[in-house]
Amino acid sequence: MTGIRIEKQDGVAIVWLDQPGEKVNKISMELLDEFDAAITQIQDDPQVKGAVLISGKPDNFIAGADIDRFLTMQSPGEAAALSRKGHALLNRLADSAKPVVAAINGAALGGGLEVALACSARIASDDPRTVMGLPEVKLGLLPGGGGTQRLPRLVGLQQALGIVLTGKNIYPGQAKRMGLVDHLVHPYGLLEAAKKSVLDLCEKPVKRKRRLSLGQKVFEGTSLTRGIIYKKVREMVMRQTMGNYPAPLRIIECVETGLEKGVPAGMAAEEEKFDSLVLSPQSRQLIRLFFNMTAKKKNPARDKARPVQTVGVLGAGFMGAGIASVSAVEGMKVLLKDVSLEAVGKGEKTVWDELSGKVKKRALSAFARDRIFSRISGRADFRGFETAELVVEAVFEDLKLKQEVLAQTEAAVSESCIFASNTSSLPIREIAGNARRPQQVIGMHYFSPVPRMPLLEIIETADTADWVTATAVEVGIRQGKTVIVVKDGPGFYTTRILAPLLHEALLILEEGGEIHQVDRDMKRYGFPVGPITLLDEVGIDVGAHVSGGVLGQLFVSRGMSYSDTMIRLNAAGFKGRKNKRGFYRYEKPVFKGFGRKRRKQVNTKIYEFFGGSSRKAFEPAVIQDRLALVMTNEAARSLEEGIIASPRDGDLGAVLGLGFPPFLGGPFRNMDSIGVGNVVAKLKSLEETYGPRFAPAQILVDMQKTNGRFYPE
Ligand code: 3H9
Repeated sequence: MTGIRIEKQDGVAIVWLDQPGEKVNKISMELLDEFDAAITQIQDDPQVKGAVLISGKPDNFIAGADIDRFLTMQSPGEAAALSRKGHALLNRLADSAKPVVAAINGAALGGGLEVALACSARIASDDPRTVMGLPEVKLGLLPGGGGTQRLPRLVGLQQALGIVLTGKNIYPGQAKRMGLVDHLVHPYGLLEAAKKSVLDLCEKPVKRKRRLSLGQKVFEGTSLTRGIIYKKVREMVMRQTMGNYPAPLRIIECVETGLEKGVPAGMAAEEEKFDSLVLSPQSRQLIRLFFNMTAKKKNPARDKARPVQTVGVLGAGFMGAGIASVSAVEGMKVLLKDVSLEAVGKGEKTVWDELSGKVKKRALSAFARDRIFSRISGRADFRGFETAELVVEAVFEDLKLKQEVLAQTEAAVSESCIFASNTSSLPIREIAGNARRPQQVIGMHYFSPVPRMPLLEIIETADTADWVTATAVEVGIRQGKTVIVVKDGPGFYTTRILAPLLHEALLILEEGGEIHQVDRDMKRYGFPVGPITLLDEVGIDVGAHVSGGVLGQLFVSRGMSYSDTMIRLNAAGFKGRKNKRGFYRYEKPVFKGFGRKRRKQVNTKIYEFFGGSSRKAFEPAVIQDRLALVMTNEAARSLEEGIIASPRDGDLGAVLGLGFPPFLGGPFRNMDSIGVGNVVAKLKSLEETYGPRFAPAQILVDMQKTNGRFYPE
């Protein structure tokens, strides 16, 4: 395979990167060899003054190292060899006597950005598809091509740590401001601008104004002050990851080694630590998740999907505004309706504020924001809805109300319009109970906040037409969501598996457990927030509604005793954070010291509902096993009953919708790691102690007999 072509223009070598048959350019050992030969050719050609490195792909510079290869690496040394080879090549590039300018259009990620960092200068297009970043940490890895060394030297230590520890995307405006790129140009002018830059560099080397603020200069200027930064950042990482992810700590070590002991030592650290991370179980799970998410970008029934240009959104609350925003961002026209213009105005303001936040961060231009916002038109009636191909309702979670809204919508829209309900637990077939066109009713369960949460759970009933599901999936993918399609049933998939976990947390409180401990232990297990905090955030009233409704009935029908504490709490006026009466206290945050908030205080009054104020400590493993396994077992039942179509959907739903620890890969991947037989044994032992709610799902019992797995490997 040859992915590199060199052409000479005006004394400048244009190095075109374009791997045949691939949607993106990926770094492999073979590409590094080709690249090495290209550098030699440029150095040896007396007619060439310098070079431009540019991609032949329409929307991709380089997507980084070939991630597929990491999963095939089995022994120590393999990944280190790739890193070492990358270092040697990029050092050669950085030391080149002839200037090489990276011309970036599209994604320059991971190893792709590392290549650009080794160039003499970087010019990027201002196209919205141009993004830069070092996302290795999201794959459980670290930048192994010199990124932990060159980035801090270019943009400053704190800025670099912020980029490399989060793996976040950097958009062109941000990149220019922080000095990651030297110039921004329109995509059409990219090549010419890069060529000019090469010729300019032949005359005089690039002069970069250091953009460090006074504070940065003071803090990053000495090894003593940098030592404080490393310490603080390590503490922050430990707080956020609870030590479950080795990559961020290894990244800090590499940055520190490089800045304190010199680049060669830093590169050596990168090679060694990159190698160990590639073989780590956390990275394997995160890479598999990446591939699962990527596969979901394709709609398997795309040919059945009908075009959607106009979306009606009913309800301009936080959810409705979020749905309007993600639709408008992707070019759809949005009719945002609520009962009054005042309510609509609030919804529009939510969208405006969210988009303006991106403008402030330079992730979006003011012009792009205005264009997106102009696609949303608010109203207090159904005017114009006859043009909508899809209407999503996001009104209050009440069956009668949703049925009424459906009836009004059907009267106002065209015959072919789809009605989607954004509900987290109400059965879609009941919402569609009186529908004139039940085949066009579907569930689209978004997660809050919609612009940030990656999952969309689509719920089809036995009546939903194929083209309706296909169209809803297509819209979800366009909105940038990872979409899973599930069958209608109590709580669908995500709410159904979350409910037993929350219920189990409350049972532990009833047995004398302590609120902080339950939250802390589940965070240590790997959830981003503890279950009790989650209940406060979602609302105890919402929890009571769900547990008092179809889901409670489902669990009771299995012969399980189902605690009614949530219902009693709601009746007593405890609604959670929203009315400042929850498991925690929500008075003004009390500051502990400079810039630090005090830990949330438990609302001890609530213990009256859990047997009084005397509390006892539980073994952390007991809490973690009970909560994680009750959820996992429910996930297995959902697969057994065909609610989810595959373990992959089950894993994506749990990780992206509920925060199931990504490094465990999801409940199904995790069962494969532990061994289904071991999961069954644990469930049986919990069943003996705590009762039938832990009885293993039949599918697990059957799989245990054959030593089965959910995934082939
Ligand atoms: C790294 O760089 C380590 C270095 O530091 C070490 C150096 C020594 N590898 O997402 P799409 C495939 S670690 C393999 O649908 P989009 C993808 O699977 C890497 N395959 O397109 C899909 O395949 P298929 C750090 C990759 O336009 C096809 O390309 N880099 C890779 O929506 C199209 O992808 C990252 O983490 C890859 N690196 O989004 C970036 N990238 O068609 C990961 C893509 O068979 N990639 N593919 O299903 C992305 O974030 C997105 O794919 C990207 C394009 C934004 C690039």
